[in-house]
Amino acid sequence: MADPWQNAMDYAVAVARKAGAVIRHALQNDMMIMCKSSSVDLVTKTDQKVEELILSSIKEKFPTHSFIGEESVSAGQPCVLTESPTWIIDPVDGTTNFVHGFPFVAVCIGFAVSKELVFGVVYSCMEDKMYTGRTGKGAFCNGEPLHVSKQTDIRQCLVISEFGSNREPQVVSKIFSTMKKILCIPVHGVRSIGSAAINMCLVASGSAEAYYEMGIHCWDIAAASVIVKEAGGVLMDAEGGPLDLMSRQVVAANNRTIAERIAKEIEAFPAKRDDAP
Ligand code: LIP
Repeated sequence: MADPWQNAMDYAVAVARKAGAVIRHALQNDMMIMCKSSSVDLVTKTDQKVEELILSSIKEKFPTHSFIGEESVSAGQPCVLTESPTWIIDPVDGTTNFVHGFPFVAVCIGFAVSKELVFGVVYSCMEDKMYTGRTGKGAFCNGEPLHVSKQTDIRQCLVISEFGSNREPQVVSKIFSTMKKILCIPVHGVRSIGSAAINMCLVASGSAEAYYEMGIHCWDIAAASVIVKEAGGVLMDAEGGPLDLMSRQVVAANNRTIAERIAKEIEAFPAKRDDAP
């Protein structure tokens, strides 16, 4: 059967590559850093410029489609997934890494139709790794097929998580308490890369068995969730239910056994849904 969205996916790959070049160039120059929800929730002129570049390129080709973009939502645009073909964009995933020159920064472009994700493109632009996933057609990195790890023993696993940008002491306590419980299972190790999307691509690549995080946003995980699934992995929420993109939580793992074992240890904390009015 003909693939109606292949053209859109090819276009997303080209746009992500162009956006990545802008980010690499910006790293060589002075950057203007601003704060969003707190002094550690950073945004730069590059985030805004790259989102504008991605949005204008896609709108020119697909003018009737809908968009959810990290910086547009910050500027007051709605964050609602409708039946309409919708592009979900994080122009710079790993903004704090970008600010510090810590070399893990990704351009994320996810695409959903009738609320179902159809493809995801994650361009890790400092590493020049183009990750792609198309529902039903596999996941790739620079054209090479991706497969999750086959590990089923949690004690042999490498787990990734993040500390996020919420510094309320009760929230930080829950993050540390969860991490301690997971570390002491014991697992082989816990890592933090600083980009939700790259973390998920590492699970898709078989370099880590699981990634979990509370407090993330739909644009951090939409594109990469297709890549994890297509590489043979599973996605769920912290209660073990199906992934809800707007719920601010994700568990991505190589298989259900590992995902459920991780979810069992998570101490969730309340976070306003992305689609809350
Ligand atoms: C980041 C995520 C990361 C999370 C950070 C932030 P951004 O996304 O990739 O996993 O811990 O708090 O949300 O803001 O760089 O696009």
